[in-house]
Amino acid sequence: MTHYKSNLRDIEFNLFEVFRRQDVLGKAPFEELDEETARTILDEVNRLATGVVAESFEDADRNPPVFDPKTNTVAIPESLKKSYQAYMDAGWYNLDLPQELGGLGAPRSLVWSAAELVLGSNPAVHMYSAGPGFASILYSEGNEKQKEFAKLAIERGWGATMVLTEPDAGSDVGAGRTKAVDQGDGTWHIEGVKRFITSAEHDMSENIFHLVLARPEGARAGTKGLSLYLVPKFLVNEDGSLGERNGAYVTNVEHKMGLKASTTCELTFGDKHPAIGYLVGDKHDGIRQMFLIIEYARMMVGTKAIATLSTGYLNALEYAKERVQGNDLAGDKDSPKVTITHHPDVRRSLMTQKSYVEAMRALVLYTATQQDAIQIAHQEGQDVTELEAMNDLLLPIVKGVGSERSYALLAESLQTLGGSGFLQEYPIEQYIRDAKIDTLYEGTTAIQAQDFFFRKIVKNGGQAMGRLAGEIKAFAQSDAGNGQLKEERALLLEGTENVEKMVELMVGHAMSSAEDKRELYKVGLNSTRLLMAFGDVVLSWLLLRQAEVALNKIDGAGDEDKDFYTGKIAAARFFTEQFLPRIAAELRVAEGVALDLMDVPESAF
Ligand code: ST9
Ligand code: FAD
Repeated sequence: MTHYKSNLRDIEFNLFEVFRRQDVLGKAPFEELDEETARTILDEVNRLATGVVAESFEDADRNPPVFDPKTNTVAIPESLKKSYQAYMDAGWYNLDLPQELGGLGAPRSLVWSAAELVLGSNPAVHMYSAGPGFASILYSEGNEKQKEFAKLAIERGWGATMVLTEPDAGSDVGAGRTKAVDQGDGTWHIEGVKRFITSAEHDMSENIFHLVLARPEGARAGTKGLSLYLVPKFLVNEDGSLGERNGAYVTNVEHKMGLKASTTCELTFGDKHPAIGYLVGDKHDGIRQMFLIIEYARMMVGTKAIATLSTGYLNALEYAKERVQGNDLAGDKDSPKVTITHHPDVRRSLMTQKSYVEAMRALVLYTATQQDAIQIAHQEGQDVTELEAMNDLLLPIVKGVGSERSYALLAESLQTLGGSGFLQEYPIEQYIRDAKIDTLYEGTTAIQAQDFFFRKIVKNGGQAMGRLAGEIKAFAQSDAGNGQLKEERALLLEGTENVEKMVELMVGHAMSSAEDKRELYKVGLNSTRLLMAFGDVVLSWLLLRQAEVALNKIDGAGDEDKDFYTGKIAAARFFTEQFLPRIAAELRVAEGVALDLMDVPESAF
């Protein structure tokens, strides 16, 4: 038995009972996959994820990859190699790839369902196996030669990286100094040092290709002056064989708090000999191109966090059902000792974990259904503007809310085990260490919150937000739940109106900044608050939608399903009653935000 406890029942509940993916499966562009095939794929990925993929999770944490500075190489522990190889051999990385690249072109809802299983089991395996995905983006953005390179990369299982960060350019990617010098023959020389690059060196594939943001000499400052270059570790000959070692070397591998199995590398270009790069798609459009990868990676990070909380909760639940400690609070001193699930505070904690994680899984899969709709609209030649705006709006919620809530609630999972949770005998301490990174990379939470407000709400003219809030309010005002969810729907309506007021308040501050620039500080002081509050409203809506389905199905359900649906209804009620009323307090705090904090001198902190 491995550490990983998956929740396939809940994934399939979302896919087939709530979001009715059987209605899109079996039809273009997903004609190759029907519901039964999708379920079989999930069973198979689940078998791998709970088995061989999870087997190295602990060992690779205790015996992480070893860097040799003399040869600039990294040795991956044998246990992790076995997990990685088993996953690559099974070929499920091809779910996502377009059919022209030998993939299954599956709907994103199925792709992210499968991804959750691998990310919860062993996230480093998922990251090392991202090469084919990176190649498909190179294929869509690249010139003819680069398309051929991409096909070869998939065929030969090459690894890949996304290379943005530098010592002085983290959140502020536009401060990057790595430069690109045109050689006049279709090649460029890349010079500089990048930092914190995931999977930039390992010994699990014959080649690794880096997608690097660098500034061509003379290009403008900021993100808009950056271009995207393909920089392979080994150059590739015309016949597809590997050529010379290119001048991009890993010069350090970081020692980290968690996610130790994944290499985090300093990558130096052009120090020993030239690092040859090729301009992707022969055009200077780097930041837009890189964001195609970033959007995917932000979804991946949110899903990773949520997957980790899910297994954390299920490990905690298993322990709680067995651990006998103390008397029932309402019983006598000499009454039989009870399992800790009988204690109200443990129940509060378990239901907090359950309701958040199931709501956030629904959020990932709801977002993925928007991506399905984009795939379908593309196929039918329809306009995707509105669908893309909705997906864009949801992404910072998946990433920002998903990572923050998961990290915080993993502490509740650990707490459920008492002192035992602190031991390495149980996986939760590693979950906490491994999940902290999710609030940091791919844009910290502060960056997600600003992206959510400035780009996804203001720049979009509030259109996607208006559509989402409208849909939530329509549900709140409907008779969903056969009259049984009346109070919960009233709380949802109130919560939605409160976040709308928070948005109005912040838009007001943003507009006042035309007269007084400092008003923008108020937006900055409230942006994370808005993201988290908005997240709670969306999460509550999704839980209530699940409860509606459960209420319709519970009568006549078998014992196991009855328990499942009872849990769904309880989670929706608990979440709505416990967390939505807090939004009114958040609104009050937001309204009271003033500039005095910005006037406190730095020396007074
Ligand atoms: C990292 C990696 O942390 C961690 C894990 C790696 C794991 C690897 C495995 C992942 C798998 C991925 C595989 C892919 C496979 C795919 C398969 C598919 C089949 N949305 O606001 P402006 C663009 S990596 C879209 O003025 P500033 C846009 O072009 C490091 N685009 O920004 C825009 O122009 P316009 C991660 C966006 O003030 C332009 O940027 N690092 C978005 O110049 C300028 O926008 C970070 O994430 C968006 N949301 O710069 C950095 N936003 O407006 C975080 C911007 O004309 N920092 N663009 O459209 C930020 O995000 C900053 O806000 C900033 C600010 C850099 C954008
Ligand atoms: P900083 O940007 O210095 O931020 C420090 C603090 O200030 C944060 O709390 C941040 O929220 C806050 N802050 C900064 N600017 C603002 C602002 N404008 N408004 C409000 N608050 C702000 N990068 C890659 O390119 N490729 C990778 O594969 C990759 N993998 C990584 C793997 C790991 C394990 C780690 C640790 C990092 C990885 N990164 C990668 C880098 C990662 O994306 C950055 O660490 C992240 O974007 C934050 O940048 P920073 O660390 O420089 O922090």
